[in-house]
Amino acid sequence: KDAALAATPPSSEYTPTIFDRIINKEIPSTVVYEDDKVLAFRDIAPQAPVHILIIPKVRDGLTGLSKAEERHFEILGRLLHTAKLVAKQEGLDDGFRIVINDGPKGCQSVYHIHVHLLGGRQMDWPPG
Ligand code: DGP
Repeated sequence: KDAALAATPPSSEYTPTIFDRIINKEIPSTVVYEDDKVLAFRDIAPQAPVHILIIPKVRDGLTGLSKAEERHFEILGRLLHTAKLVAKQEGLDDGFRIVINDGPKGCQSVYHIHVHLLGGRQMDWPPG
């Protein structure tokens, strides 16, 4: 993803993001998995045939992974476990890629922690 798409971090951990509106169903998204804690939906700008974002419904200060504390251990595990469930649901049996962008140098653009699940094509290494 182009580095120019990275966003400046918000001034406050309470600054809303577009993902709040997706969670509240104020703007449409293609939801592929949902429970009381997490939401998984298709990325609006897919970088692979399968490109899904997995997010916590309550951000609780987790604007990004760099803000993680002990109280987040449960939700962090849940995000990764959901990624695995959705990968299976999407038929990604030969492999997939998990990405968490953090901060401007990590090319993060939305400051509500999210796990990217990418699959359906051969991934390259190193990533861009
Ligand atoms: P990141 O760069 O890691 O912060 O990823 C944010 C992703 O969010 C990016 O891949 C595009 C996606 N995205 C941004 N706005 C929307 C939206 O309104 N709907 C959906 N489905 N995805 C969005």
